[in-house]
Amino acid sequence: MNSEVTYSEVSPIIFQNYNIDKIQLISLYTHLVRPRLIEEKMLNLLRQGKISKWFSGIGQEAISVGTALALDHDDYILPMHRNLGIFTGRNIPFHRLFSQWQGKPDGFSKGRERSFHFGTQDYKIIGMISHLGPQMGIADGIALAHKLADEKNVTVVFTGDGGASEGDFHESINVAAVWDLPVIFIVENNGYGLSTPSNEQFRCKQFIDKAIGYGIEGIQVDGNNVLEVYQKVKEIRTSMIENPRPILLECITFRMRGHEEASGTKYVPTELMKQWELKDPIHNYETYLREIGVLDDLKIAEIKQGIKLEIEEGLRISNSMPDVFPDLSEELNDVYAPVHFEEVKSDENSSRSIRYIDAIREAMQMAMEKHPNLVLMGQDIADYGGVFKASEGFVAQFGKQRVRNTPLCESAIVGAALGLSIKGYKAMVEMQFADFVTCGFNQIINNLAKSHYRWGQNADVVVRMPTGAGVAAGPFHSQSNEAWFTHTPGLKVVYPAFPFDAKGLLLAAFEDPNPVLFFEHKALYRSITGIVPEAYYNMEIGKAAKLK
Ligand SMILES: Cc1ncc(C[n+]2csc(CCOP(=O)(O)OP(=O)(O)O)c2C)c(N)n1
Repeated sequence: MNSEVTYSEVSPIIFQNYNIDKIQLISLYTHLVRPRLIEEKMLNLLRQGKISKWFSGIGQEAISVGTALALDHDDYILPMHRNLGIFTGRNIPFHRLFSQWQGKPDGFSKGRERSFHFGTQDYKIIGMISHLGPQMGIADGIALAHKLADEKNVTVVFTGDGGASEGDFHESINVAAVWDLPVIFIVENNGYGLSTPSNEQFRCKQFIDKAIGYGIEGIQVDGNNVLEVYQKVKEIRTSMIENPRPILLECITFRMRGHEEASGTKYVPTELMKQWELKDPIHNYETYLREIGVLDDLKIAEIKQGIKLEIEEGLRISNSMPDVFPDLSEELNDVYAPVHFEEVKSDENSSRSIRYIDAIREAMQMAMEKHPNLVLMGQDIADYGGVFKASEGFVAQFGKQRVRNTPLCESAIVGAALGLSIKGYKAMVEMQFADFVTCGFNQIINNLAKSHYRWGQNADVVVRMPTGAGVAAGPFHSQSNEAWFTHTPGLKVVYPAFPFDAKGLLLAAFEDPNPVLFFEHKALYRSITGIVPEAYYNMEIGKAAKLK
């Protein structure tokens, strides 16, 4: 919503039935009320200091609820900080949510954070990190996995109108467009990003206009109308299953409370707030259901009472849980996914002298043969074979689905690699030059590195990094930036010096379920040769070799 609109443009909600049956109409109502009543309770806990922060979704519930109920249970959803209705819509037991926010052990992140920053494979919800854009690239990867496996699913990812200013928004929608990925990009256009109104955030009139630029469909709905959101998401889903492609769904709504509870709404004109109060999604829907004879006082009271009891019971269970006291060894153990290394010894009989680049190429080729779920991604890596020709000929052997040229966007692709991993794939991203990793830095440092520690999800990703100076390539094609990553828990950094090590360690990197930054000095590619066995072998990562 552009804040230059006049207040009278805050249009009333117009409900249509869309042949939705009575049971579903009531279910939508019940699911709308659930997050609202939880929020009201949480505000009490916030005042008591039992939860640390609260980002309110009051007034925006229809978007989460309509979406959650329109999807299949195994479609992934990547929500943001105002999407409680996604979590309750997927029927997560209340006590687990309350425990998550209170840092209790039966939450989702072992008390390591008390927020929505968690994921759960059980409920197919992949929570955000604080940074507002990276979830969109992850959605691309999940959708790519669905597409590769020919699974009939869509992936839904949320962003706010503020978050849509992040480069990830552009990169991820562009990738989804080019690869025809079945992702619904939902923009919750609620008028403000923290205190910044829309006219200081973006210049276009509406977000569906941006869809045109990406060559995809953009659809706008009244985000306060639960029936419209539900119906539209259902229709989009059906159509995307038949014809996989991304769609941008813009939901017009308004943020009724402060950015988070402490910050208030002083900067919002009172008149505008009043207009939107009249558009409350729950009150209006309740009135509609009364008018068409689906709800009455008795039924409404019964529904609310049922939810209140569920909340009390959830709180009772959560409060009875002990607090989490960090155990150092458990904290350290959870930084990396466990590795079950099975050594494959090198067969000296098959050795011959090859160059460093050949060893890299051979390792990738063998890994692709060994792991049918491994997908290679990078700029110009397909038919062209990569700028260093490390993947030359791979398209002929493995096909373009598994050897993928990417648009020029490091962040979305590293995010997509994590998305693939979430679906049980392995991914390799080739940075064209290690220098360009700066454009994917956030995804590596905050997503790949931390997701296992945060909620037990490993990132089975190898990022290959042609690196180093000595080739007169100046400040943007010759940096040795491995130290940026050695300081980040959760990553493994490998930097082989010899062709033998390059092959054995790269093969081990593909077996390792953790994110591995694999540095290859460019000056070595074609300048050194070494004895390398032709057969498969691996070398344990992190174990030093004793050289004579
Ligand atoms: C990369 C990054 N920059 C800044 C912030 C601080 N921040 C958190 S939420 C927010 C505003 C988000 O606005 P919008 O995307 O419109 O979502 P809304 O809060 O309105 O739902 C800001 C600036 C952040 N979390 N991440």
